[in-house]
Amino acid sequence: KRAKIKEMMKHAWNNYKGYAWGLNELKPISKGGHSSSLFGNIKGATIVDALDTLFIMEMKNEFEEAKSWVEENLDFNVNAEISVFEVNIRFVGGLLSAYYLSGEEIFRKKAVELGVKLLPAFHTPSGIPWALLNMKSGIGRNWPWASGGSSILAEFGTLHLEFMHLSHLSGNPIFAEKVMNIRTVLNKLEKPQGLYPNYLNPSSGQWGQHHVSVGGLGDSFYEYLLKAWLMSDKTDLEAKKMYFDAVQAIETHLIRKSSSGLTYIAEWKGGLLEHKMGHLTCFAGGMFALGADGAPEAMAQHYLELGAEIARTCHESYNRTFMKLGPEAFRFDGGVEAIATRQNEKYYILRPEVMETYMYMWRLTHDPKYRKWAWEAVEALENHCRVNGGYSGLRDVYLLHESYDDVQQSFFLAETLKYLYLIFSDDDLLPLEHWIFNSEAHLLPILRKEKKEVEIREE
Ligand code: DMJ
Repeated sequence: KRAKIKEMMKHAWNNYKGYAWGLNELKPISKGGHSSSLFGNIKGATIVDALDTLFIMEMKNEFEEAKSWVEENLDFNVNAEISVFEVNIRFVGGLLSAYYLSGEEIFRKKAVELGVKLLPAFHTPSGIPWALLNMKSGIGRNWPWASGGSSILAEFGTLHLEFMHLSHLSGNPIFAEKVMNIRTVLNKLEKPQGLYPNYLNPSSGQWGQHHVSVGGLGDSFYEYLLKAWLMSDKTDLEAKKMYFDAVQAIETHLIRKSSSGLTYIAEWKGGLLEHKMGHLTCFAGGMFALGADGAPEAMAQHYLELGAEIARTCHESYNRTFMKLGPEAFRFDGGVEAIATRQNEKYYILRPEVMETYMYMWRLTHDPKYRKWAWEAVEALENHCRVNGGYSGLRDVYLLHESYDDVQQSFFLAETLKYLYLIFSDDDLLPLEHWIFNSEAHLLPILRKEKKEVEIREE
């Protein structure tokens, strides 16, 4: 099964190489390059996102050709606007991970160079960064659709892990200072019912609309609180407290059970619940399980079970479709459970979150059902997403025939295939005691307490 996942990676990679080499993503049906505005003019998203997966799968020649491309072509001096969040999780995260796995200096150098280019995004009155940044002029702004000019919680809250490593590797504290200031701002603010709204205005330093989500716009903020604590070798107690306080408020206000007993995480809009769960929200099963160990003893089992329940609900969202792949969002109202009811929520874009949760649940419980569910997804991907030219997303997972979206997302190689590979590997490949996965499944080592003490003494 593990060999099969590697073969899938080869198929995705070879087609990208054949039809879209050096461009951001592959169009597997029309067999050409796909460019997303998220990366501005920066090129090679699939190459940088895939580096660590290639390394882990021991695809040595492919890793070397990717490395050469980075050396010769990866260029951040572009006159274009990028998404700070996307560039951070995919490019900074991908380069850091490649560096830590391979020890090749070029990746460290490029990661720090890119980190420096992102710093002007923090030039706001509060220090909460802009969502978008012009890489040449250093001028930032926010998404025009975001509540009253707000920055997005999941975007500015998903820089912490990478920026801590940038300071560690460059010896320059500026990166750590920038993300620690985000904490300071958040900790000064009153939280409605203990919840973190998705919107925060960087000029006033005040919340925008009181919408709360563990899916899109909120998700990886919570993930990074937990992982900040774990990555600090459990010394960052502020992050630990923020995480467990937030999870407690989420359980009280957002987590519900359907009439047939499926646990789900709803969205909260100014106190009213929308009984909808996004595919993105499915990562939370793995997060709850990963955090269980740090919870007060009486709660550890509870968090592991909560993780298992979310995994089961997300598996149901897959199982209740024709393609056996989950929709972008599914609902628990109007007589349905774990089913998408709106046409614009029925698509599947090769997302990883459900495989991510299966990976953590497998590692933490060794219940064989997680391998079984992961294999069901592999078969579904092969039957419905695999095409001659790579892997494509689907427009509607409830249809009898595939309607392709013609995009092979870079996170399919960075995350979906990596998590699947790990599910069918032994636990000593990337043990959770040593590695933290960033939000794009890139690997960052835990910064050891003893090591830090030695470094301080040496200074
Ligand atoms: C990825 O870029 C990351 O996992 C991000 O946190 C959420 N969206 C995609 C995958 O769905």
